Amino acid sequence: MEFKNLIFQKEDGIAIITVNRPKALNALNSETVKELNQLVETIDSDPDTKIVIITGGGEKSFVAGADISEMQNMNTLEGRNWGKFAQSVFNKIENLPQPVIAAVNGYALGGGCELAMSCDIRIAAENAKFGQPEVLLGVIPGFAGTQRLPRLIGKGRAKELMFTGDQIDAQEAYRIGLVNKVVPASELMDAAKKMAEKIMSRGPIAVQLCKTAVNEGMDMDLDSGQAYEREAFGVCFATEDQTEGMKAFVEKRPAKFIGK
Ligand code: DAK
Repeated sequence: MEFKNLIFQKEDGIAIITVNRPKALNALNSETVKELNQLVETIDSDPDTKIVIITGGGEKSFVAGADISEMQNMNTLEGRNWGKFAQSVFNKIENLPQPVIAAVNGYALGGGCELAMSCDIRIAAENAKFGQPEVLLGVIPGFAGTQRLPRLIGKGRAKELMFTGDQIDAQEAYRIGLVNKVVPASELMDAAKKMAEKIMSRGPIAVQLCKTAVNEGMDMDLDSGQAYEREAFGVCFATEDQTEGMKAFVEKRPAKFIGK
């Protein structure tokens, strides 16, 4: 598939999406978010894509936010529609059946931090910078940052980042639980692919059910979340992968999962 602002590659079951507007530090204009929407919908129903990595083009930036020059003259209705559309695309990313890893190679500000947060796992290069600087522009995070950030790092820290608009470096993002891992910039894509390969070697249906149980359960009370988990756990026992996984353990050999 060809895009103006995205690069799409597929390597051995791994789909790599690169947001590629390096001259604007990969800022998300509406055209880019529309392309992302189209690509994510395709990936959602592609059985050959086992895992997704999202990164930014160039050396400096993952995504430096929504495109400020495009947003500056929006009226109330346009602003609301823009937020609604981008939120829906980020929700699609969050709810893809495949695990999604953000390989954060520089600035992840505003909409960029929100895009990273819609991914399941974040690996940051040492030069990555995170922040929600919207208040410096007189607006609030509009792509679910006010919702996902406190869920990830807690209300107090999320409010501090949003109220001050401060940027934090990769180590601080790691310390507060915003990212899973920090690696040298030169090793970022290898680290993301290595994690992708490890996840792909596990039972794919089980991984997918873990993802949906966490995503669904986060918005439920504990009892309802546990009820959901029990059902998902039961479903595992209808799969050939469960038979193979447990048989392989007993026979002291690596399991060969087939995703059925
Ligand atoms: N939008 C548009 N262009 C951007 C950009 C952005 N977010 N970030 C950078 N650029 C462009 C710069 O304008 C510059 O373009 P030229 O002047 O060369 O044409 C080029 O990228 C390089 O940037 P700099 O020259 O500024 O590079 P520096 O290394 O000096 O600085 C920086 C890097 C990342 C610190 C700086 O560029 C910066 O502060 N960028 C803005 C970061 C930011 O504020 N991001 C958050 C944007 S707001 C909504 C509500 C809110 C939102 C959306 C919806 N609804 C309720 C609907 C807000 C979302 C946001 O993400």
